[in-house]
Amino acid sequence: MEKYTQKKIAVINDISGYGRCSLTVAMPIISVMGIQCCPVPTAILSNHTEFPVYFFDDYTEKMRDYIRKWSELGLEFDAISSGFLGSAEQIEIVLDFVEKFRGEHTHIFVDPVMGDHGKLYATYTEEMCEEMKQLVGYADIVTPNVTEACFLTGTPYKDTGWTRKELLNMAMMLQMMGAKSVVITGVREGAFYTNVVLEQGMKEASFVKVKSAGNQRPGTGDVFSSVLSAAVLNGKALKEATEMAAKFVRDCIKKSDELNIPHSNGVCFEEILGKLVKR
Ligand code: PXL
Repeated sequence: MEKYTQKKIAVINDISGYGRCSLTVAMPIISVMGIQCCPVPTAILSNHTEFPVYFFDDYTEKMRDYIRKWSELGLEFDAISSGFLGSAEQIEIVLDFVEKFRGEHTHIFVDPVMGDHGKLYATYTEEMCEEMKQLVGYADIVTPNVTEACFLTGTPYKDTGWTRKELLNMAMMLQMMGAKSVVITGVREGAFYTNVVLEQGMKEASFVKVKSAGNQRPGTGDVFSSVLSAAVLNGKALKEATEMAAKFVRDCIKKSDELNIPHSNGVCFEEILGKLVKR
């Protein structure tokens, strides 16, 4: 009989019923890439918070009981990833989860989902920003967008016009906070989006440039981090995983524009999910 080798990732993220972000994106993408996706829900929303109204049910009070059962069962994971968090206390819960479930070879992915376009999300508080800085210190790979990298490092935000040195400095500041490797996503540079990859122990960053196929949409950060984490678990080097994730996001945006998907509906990744199938 073949040895059991399928990998497992615990994904701590919200479930937003409509608008294609967080777990509704992570579960299909990670699964199609051949990895078992085990969700830990942080909140249940009717739809993401970029819509003018939304129902938001914070799951903080239930999370410890939920996680305790996983401890009792002695479950183990090859990776832990965290995404959208609904309260400052939840960040503490994630820290405890990492302490409890981290093994010698567990990859810790932290996507500090805090905001976009220079602004924090509606549910994000100052206290949560401070807690998030602590969580970043536990990451093997942290994947902020430019807005999040700015908030985490106290750098003034700009949409474009970043120099390579400024980007490298920001990535190094994230490493100084304790993150081992850093990927700053979606830096707008003319007709391109650039991703800054600074790996553990490297003095220089790699800049992964992908030609833009349209405007950024909600949920593209979740698509990116899901592809990246599954690709790393499947053995890809961080730069290759970044390239794969950035190109898939680009193709999703292209398809969504072609099909006239409304901006708030995110990306119609389902149309091209087959490109990610692990063969
Ligand atoms: O895609 C990030 C995200 C995740 N979860 C919720 C959100 C957003 C972005 O708006 O509102 C609930």
